[in-house]
Amino acid sequence: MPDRIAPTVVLLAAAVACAIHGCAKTREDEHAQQLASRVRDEFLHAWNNYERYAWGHDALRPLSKTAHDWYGQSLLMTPVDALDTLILMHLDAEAERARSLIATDLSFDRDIYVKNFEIAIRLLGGLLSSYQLSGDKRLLRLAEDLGNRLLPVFNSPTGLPYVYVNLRTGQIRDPVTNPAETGTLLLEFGTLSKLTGKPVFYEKAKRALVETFKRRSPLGLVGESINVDTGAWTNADSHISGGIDSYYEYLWKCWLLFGDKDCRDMWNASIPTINKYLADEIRGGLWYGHADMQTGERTKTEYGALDAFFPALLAFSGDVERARRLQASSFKMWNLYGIEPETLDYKTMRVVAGSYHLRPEIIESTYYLYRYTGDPEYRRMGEKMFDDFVKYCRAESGYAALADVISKEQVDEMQSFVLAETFKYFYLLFAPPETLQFDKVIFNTEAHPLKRTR
Ligand code: DMJ
Repeated sequence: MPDRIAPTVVLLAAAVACAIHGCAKTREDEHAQQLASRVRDEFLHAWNNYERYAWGHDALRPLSKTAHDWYGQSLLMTPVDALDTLILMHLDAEAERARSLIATDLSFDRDIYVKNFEIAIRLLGGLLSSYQLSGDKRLLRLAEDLGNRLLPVFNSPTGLPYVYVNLRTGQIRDPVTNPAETGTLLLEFGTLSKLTGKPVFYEKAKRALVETFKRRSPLGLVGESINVDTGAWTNADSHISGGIDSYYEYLWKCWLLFGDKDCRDMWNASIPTINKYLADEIRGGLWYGHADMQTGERTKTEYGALDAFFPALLAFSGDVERARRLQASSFKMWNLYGIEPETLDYKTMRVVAGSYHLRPEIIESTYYLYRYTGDPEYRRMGEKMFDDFVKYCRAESGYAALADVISKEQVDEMQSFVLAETFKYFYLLFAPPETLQFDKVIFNTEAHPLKRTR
């Protein structure tokens, strides 16, 4: 009776396969949970040493065990940047200490010139995200005070922001800036508008983004530096690296966060040009290099730690195929020396700038690709990078940047983004999906999740 046995056999085989698949899935999940817990322990190692040696200051210097303040006075850069990671990791006592330090000690009424871009992405973004996660209105009040103090940066003839603003006097300085600094403001200022009901923040940051886009070349590329007084480009090199990177990121993200169609249109007009002039095929691999914004000619075959955010953005905007290929190149760059360099010449595979600042971008892309494909390869990639990260960058009192990825010599630097971004993306890659509802938030460029208000 072969035709009666067949369905039984098929069913049995399916049951066995399901059981095996189920077990495999559980094993993978268990392993991922162990990794998430390791990441949390290592994050705590960094945070506890900040508490011990640099409490109340901007950052920990992990080798000398001393504190560092960016502007001579503390703006609590590390606690504000790290707070939402503490909350997401359920480090409740630590989060409570950080939140109460911020609420009682943080004051923006200071006679110091601060860099608008860094303050907006780290402090404004951090305060808004932690407010949304905790409901603590003191954080929103601080964010609004900060937003008001930053507003004078937009008082240029073009509406493009100056680089520095004095938090007390509102004086501004330094007109030569770049697209990342003019275009990476709308998620933070826009969210502030939504939460306070005051449109001025959205309007000013949106204008700065649009004014940057309007100055693209006839080919559709933007340059590396621009004068906000004249609106003229002062450096025509075009790329997706530091100085331009998050301008593109925010074109796409402000469409998703606010449903702003102008942003979607500017992104749709930009991405084909980026893929046409900056994407580069070398030895069967996909990279993104530099080109002259006016002629489109290749100027450098360089890619680095900062460029490695791009697979995340490609996947996020629907181009998973390219994202996978570029992520493979980023991982190749990482594996050359077991830690990625700041800049690599992808044509010769020689290191151009050998430092490693504990940057998050490559992990961010690994996390996005895992979320979009569910392919366990990305968790394995993340595990390899985490092992290397711990092996070479863990110091007795925190995590230390590397002067050189070849010698692995450590330097006395642990920027706040290590706690805001690098550990957060490692953690989210391995933690169960319910830790954070990926499709309900948009991460600002400093990995602060902002709730979608579309
Ligand atoms: C962070 O401050 C942000 O991610 C920014 O967009 C780029 N540089 C650092 C991390 O590398």
